Amino acid sequence: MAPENIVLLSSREIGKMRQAGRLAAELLDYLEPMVKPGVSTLEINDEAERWTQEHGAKSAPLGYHGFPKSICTSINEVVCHGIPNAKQILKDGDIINIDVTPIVDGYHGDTSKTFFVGTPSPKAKQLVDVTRECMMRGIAEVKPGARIGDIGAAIQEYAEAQGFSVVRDFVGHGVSKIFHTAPQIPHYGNRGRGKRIRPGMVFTIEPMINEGTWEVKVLADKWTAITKDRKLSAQFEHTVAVTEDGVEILTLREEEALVKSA
Ligand code: EYF
Ligand code: CO
Repeated sequence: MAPENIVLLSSREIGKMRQAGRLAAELLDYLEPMVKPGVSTLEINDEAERWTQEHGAKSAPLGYHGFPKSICTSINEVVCHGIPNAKQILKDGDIINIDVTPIVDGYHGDTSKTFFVGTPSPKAKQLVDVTRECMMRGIAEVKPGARIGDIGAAIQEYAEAQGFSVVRDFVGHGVSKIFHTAPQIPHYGNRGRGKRIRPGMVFTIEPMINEGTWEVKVLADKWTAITKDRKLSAQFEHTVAVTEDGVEILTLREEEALVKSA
């Protein structure tokens, strides 16, 4: 496939992405109280769809390449693209990534967070904390003049130093009016490699970090990716815009903004 050109967004378009990103962040905040033992992933999906419509937006995943639901719900060994299901009931000790992408006025806000269901095991807690830190270290690399490879290098260095591995098969992506576009953002790699980062670029950073092997396999449903060794996987995702002097996180939630300014 020929490499696509990276489109730089105008400040008007970044304003639209800011609106979409804010709604995506609010949707995750809205869903958080539902993440409790006994709740099905379909109930979370249906509430996400209802809330999204109520806010005048559309769910990008629904029907995307034929995907059957409005959000992805990925539990424990599921790496990404888990399909919400009435028979899949959350239980104490699970970890679940909820990945949402509302479309607002044509623009996509793509974000995800891994939640604890009840009380996590020490290993699950460590994996989730390290994965969040991986995402933040990747974001910290984003500034004009840096290279896309710097992002993955920072993520891989930290994940592997903590004894975890980085998924290779799924990457971050450019996002705007199009859900997935150039550039691809690998969460592993080498500093100084890849295209130069420029103001106006908008993309996701969404590392999937595994307890064991980085290898994944896709289930017979053709969507759900799981770890090959069935050990735990966690993921966090933000949509970011490159500014003249650094980076703006478009999908920052209130809890994160509070930590940042504390
Ligand atoms: C073509 C899908 C397509 N793909 C990506 C479609 O970027 C995402 N989350 O951050 C993302 C979300 C979804 C998604 C939801 C549905 N799809 C899934 C799996 C394979 C595939 O192949
Ligand atoms: Co994404």
